[in-house]
Amino acid sequence: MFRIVLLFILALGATAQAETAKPNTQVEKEKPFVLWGLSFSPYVRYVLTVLNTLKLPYEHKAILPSALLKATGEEPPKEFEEISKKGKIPALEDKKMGTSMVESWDIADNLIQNYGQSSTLIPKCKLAKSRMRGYIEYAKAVIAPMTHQIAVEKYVKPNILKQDADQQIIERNLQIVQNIFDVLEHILTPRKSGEPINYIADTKNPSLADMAVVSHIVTLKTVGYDLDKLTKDRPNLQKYLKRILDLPAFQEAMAAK
Ligand SMILES: N[C@@H](CCC(=O)N[C@@H](CS)C(=O)NCC(=O)O)C(=O)O
Repeated sequence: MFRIVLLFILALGATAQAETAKPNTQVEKEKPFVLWGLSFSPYVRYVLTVLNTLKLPYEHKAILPSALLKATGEEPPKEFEEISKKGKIPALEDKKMGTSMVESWDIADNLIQNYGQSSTLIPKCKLAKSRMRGYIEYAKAVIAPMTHQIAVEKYVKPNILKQDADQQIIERNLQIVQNIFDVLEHILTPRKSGEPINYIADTKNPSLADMAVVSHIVTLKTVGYDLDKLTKDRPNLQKYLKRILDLPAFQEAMAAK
């Protein structure tokens, strides 16, 4: 099943639309970025944590994806559909570079390449950088599909689409989430030397991997679950989640519309 999920995600990744362009220095310098998408979406949340960490000035246009807008009888703004051809969120305009992109993973990567080379979001140490890539892939292919499906059943269907939730899907995915939590608890358990693992890729600094993993896990909280109860008996994971959620960049993302 994970192979199907992975293929699906890779196919989605291929739809990223970035045009290469030279920086436009004439563009309004105040807020060169426009981020489309409600922060309720974990994919939007992930991009928000990166924009906030890099302290990039952006305008946030909180909007549902086109499919959900249409399902509730609203017409998506043309300006949005020009940026996000399939009407998915997030979509990011970079007015300075004259580019627009979809796909949260690509957007985050591109922001770092262009504006975050000196940030700790990408570890300097090669080993930590490789670990970061692995954990981002884990967030993308394993965690996100599970938590996303739970959010669709638990929140989107009853509250936006006015449909019944499928309890079986919720229960099945919650079980897989328990396995994911066990894996994370294992990863976060201090090494024999006693060295604490404060962050999952570079143990001393938060990286893109932490932003990605926690952006998707916290979805469970946004749809009404008590994260402390769900992560019961996993002390290292519980401390880790609190540490990441307390980062100012994350708090700002959680407070966004
Ligand atoms: N792979 C995409 C997934 C984004 C995604 O699925 N966004 C959802 C909202 S959480 C969406 O736009 N759904 C509407 C649709 O699929 O038409 C990314 O990383 O940005």
